[in-house]
Amino acid sequence: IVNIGSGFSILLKPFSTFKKPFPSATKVVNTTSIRCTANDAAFTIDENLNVRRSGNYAPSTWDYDFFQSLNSDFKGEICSSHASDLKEEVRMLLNKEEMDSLDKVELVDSIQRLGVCYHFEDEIQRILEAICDCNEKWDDQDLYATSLKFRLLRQHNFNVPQEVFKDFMDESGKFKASLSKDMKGILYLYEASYHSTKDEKIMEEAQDFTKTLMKNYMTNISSEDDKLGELVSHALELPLHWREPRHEARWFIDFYETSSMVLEENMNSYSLLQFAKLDYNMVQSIYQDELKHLSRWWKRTEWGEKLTFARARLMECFYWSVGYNSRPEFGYARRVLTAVTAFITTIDDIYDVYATLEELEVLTKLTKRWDATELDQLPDYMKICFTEFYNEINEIADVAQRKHGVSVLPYLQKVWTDVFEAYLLEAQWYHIGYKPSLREYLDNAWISITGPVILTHSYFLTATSITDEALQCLKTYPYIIRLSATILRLADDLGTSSHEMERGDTPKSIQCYMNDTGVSEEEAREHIKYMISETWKELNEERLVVQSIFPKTFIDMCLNLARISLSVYLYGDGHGAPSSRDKERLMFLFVNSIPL
Ligand code: LA6
Ligand code: MN
Ligand code: MN
Ligand code: MN
Ligand code: MN
Repeated sequence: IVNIGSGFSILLKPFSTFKKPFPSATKVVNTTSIRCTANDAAFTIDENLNVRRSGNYAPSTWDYDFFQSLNSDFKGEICSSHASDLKEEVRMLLNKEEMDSLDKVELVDSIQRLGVCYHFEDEIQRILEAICDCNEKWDDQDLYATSLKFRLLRQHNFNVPQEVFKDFMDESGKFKASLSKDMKGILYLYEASYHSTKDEKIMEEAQDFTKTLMKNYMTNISSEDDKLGELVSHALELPLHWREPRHEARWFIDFYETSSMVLEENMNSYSLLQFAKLDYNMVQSIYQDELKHLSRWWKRTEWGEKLTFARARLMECFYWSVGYNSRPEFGYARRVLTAVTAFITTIDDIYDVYATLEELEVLTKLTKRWDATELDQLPDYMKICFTEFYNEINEIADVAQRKHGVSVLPYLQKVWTDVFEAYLLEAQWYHIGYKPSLREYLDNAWISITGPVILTHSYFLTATSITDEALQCLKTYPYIIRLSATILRLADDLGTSSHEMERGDTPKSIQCYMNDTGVSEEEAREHIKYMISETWKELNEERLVVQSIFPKTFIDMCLNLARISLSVYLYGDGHGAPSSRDKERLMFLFVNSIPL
C-alpha cells in the first residue's frame, strides 16, 4: 500500500477544478476530499495550484532583540573567585573524615539535586566506593537510609541488588503495612524504585506500594505549608530519575532554601546553597552568550522571514540542547545541537505540513545523494532550507574530522537520510490514509522523531577520542539509542498528537494503539505512559551494557534525551505550542538569575 509512485493525486472536493499536487499528475486514484477540520485557514492554494497546508503554530515568543538584550551580572573575576572559595568549602565538607555515612550520602544527594555535582565527581565517586567497599550492613538501617543509599549507588552504576529491601517485606512478599507511617522513607523508596531493570519484582512492588501511599498522603494533607507534601507531589509528577537536571536544580534550590534543610545555624548547608545559586547564575550567563550567538546565526539564515510556514523555535531548541548536556564546557556541542534541532523542526514541518507528496519524493531522493548542486530541481523554499542545512552539516563534519582524523560525514549523512526516509513514509501513510499497527508505527517512528540524529551528532560532538568499536556500533544504531528515541517519540505523541490529528496527520502511537485494541483515548494514553516506564527500565539496563563501548558523556546524553523529552511535553506541546508555564520555565532557566 505504501509504495505509491509520483503519479498519485488527490482531487479536492470543494475546489474540484484544482488538481493536486502537480498539474502533470495523471492517475487519479480516488476522489478524496481534503480534511480541513482545524479551521478554515488551515491551508492555502499556491500559484501552481498546490495545496499548502499550515500547522497553525503561533509565532515565536522570543525575538532577536530580546536575545541580544540578555544581560547578567554573574561573570568576571570577582564572581569566579567568590565561587571558587565557596566550592572549596563544599569540597572540604565532602572530604570530612568524621562524618557518618548517612550524613555523607545526604550531602551527596543535596549536591546532586542542587545541580553542582559536576564539580565534585571524584569526591562523590570515592564516597560511594567506600560505602560499597566496607560492606556496610544494610539490615540495621531504616527505609529512608536504605533507599537513599540504594538510589545513589545505582545512579552511579554500582551494582546493588534489589534484595536489600527484603527486610522491609513480610513473608507474603509485600512491603510491611507499618511502613506507611514513615512517609519520608516511602518517598525515598519511590525514587529508588525508578532505578530498576525489567525483571525486578521487588522494585515493581515497591513502586506500586509507595505510589498508592503517596497519593493518599496528598489527598489527606492538612497544611498548605507541608514541605514533605511539596516533595511528594513533585515526585508524583515525575520521579527524580526522569527529570531534566537543570530545571530540577532550579526548583530544588528554592525548595532547599525554604525547607528545614537549611537551618540558620547550619553553616554547612548555607555555603552549599550559596555555591549552588552562584554557580547556577554563572552558568546561566554562559547560556545567555550562547543564545546571543545563536540568535545572530538564526537571523542570518533568514528562515524566519522566508520559511514562514514553519515553527520558529530557537529558544525551545536551545532548551533541548541544554537538556542533552548542560555542562558549561559543552558550549560548542549545544550550539550545534540547537541548530540541528532547529533544522529538525523546520524540515519536519516541510514533510508533515507544507510540501506536496511529489516534492517530498524528489527531495528524499536528492538528499540521499547529498549534493547541493542538485537542489535546483527543488522549489525555492526547499532550496533555501537545504542550502543552509548542507553547509552546516558539512561544517560540523569538517570540525569533527579535523579533531579526530576520522571521516565523520558518512555517519551524519546516514542518520539524516534515514530520518528523511522515515518522514517520507509517514507522509505517504497520511496521504493514503493508511493506519499502521502500533508496532509497525514505532519501528519507523523512533527514527522519525530524530533520536538517532541527535545522539549520533552528540557522540561526535562530545567524545574525546573516537573508537572503531563505537563507530561500528553507531552505524547500526545501538539499542540504547533506540530506547532513548522511543521515549522521545512516546512523550512527543502524548504532547502533540491531539493537535496533529486535528490538523490531519498519520495516526501516532495513541491512535495506533486505539486502532489495535479498540480502547478509549484515555486508556491508550495510560498504555503509552506504561510503555514509557517499561522503556526506562530497559534504558537503566542498557546503560550498563554499553559502558565498555561508549564514553560516560554519551551515555548520559542518551538518558538526558529521554529526560528532556518528558520535560518539554510535561505541560502539553512545550516545543510547538508553548504554554505560559513553558515560557515561565524558559525565563527561570535562561533569563532571570536567582537572588543571592
Ligand atoms: C517535533 O515536532 C519536533 F520538531 C521536535 C524538534 C521535538 C523532537 C525532536 C528533537 C529531540 P512534531 P513529529 C530534536 O511533534 O512530526 O511535529 O515527528 O514531530 O510528531
Ligand atoms: Mn552525578
Ligand atoms: Mn510534525
Ligand atoms: Mn513528522
Ligand atoms: Mn508530534
